Amino acid sequence: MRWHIIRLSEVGSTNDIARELAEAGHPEGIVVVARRQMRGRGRLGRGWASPEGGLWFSVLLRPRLAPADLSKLPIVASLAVARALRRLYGLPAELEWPNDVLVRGRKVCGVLVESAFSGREALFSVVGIGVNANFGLEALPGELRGRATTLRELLGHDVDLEELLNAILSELGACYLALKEGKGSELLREAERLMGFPRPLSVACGGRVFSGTALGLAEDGSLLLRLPDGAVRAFSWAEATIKKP
Ligand code: BT5
Repeated sequence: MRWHIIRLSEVGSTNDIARELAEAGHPEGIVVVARRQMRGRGRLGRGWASPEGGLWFSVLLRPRLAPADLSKLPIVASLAVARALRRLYGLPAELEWPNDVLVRGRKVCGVLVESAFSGREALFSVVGIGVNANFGLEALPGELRGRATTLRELLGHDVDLEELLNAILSELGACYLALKEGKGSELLREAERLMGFPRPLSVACGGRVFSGTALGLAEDGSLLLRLPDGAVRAFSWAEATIKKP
């Protein structure tokens, strides 16, 4: 995969810029990196704090994938980040369904995939990745500090953001290729191992909370939860979120 990197200083959201480039017809492989985001986004209308020192970027893909493989993209992108953090820094990076990368239970990275469709076919996907890197917890809003971490906090020093970007892009490229070659199930099994299943979990979906045992991932990346009555229910990442105790 050849990447074309565009560097910006301050933006609203790198996902918006990548989307504009996609709509203007640019090819896949464009990567928009910003030093700061003023309106960084998470899923389901949530915000993403993006102070200077973090690695905030969005990758434009034009995936020709079956729907079940396309819906694996958020998990595959967070898997790419976990691999890079393990390889570069030896950190015990884990995944939390659907799109978080955690170290020792604290969120160090979030992934937001936004796609545009024509019928069931994706015209493009924007894979937005935010890694809390070279700043301390004090740079984050107070209510996030208990659940978040940064590479500076974890390693005790700053990291080379270029090296980190290159490592994530290289893992993402390898994962994307594997998806296109029909090896999506292998990626899901690797992601499952980093999610620590089976384990007790609560999921918020459609205004209700479902508690049970998370068993693993369905082929489209949905979370499989065994409910107290024994039924197994699949939750799609588009509508569900893990509920913290
Ligand atoms: C995410 O959403 O985790 C996706 C975050 C994606 C950010 C990247 S940065 C580049 C690109 N451009 C964008 O505008 N976005 C992408 P979600 O799972 O919905 O988690 C959001 C929640 O995480 C918030 O409601 C907060 O509780 C928490 N949060 C916000 N900022 C955080 C941070 N910097 N570190 C850890 N947790 C944070």
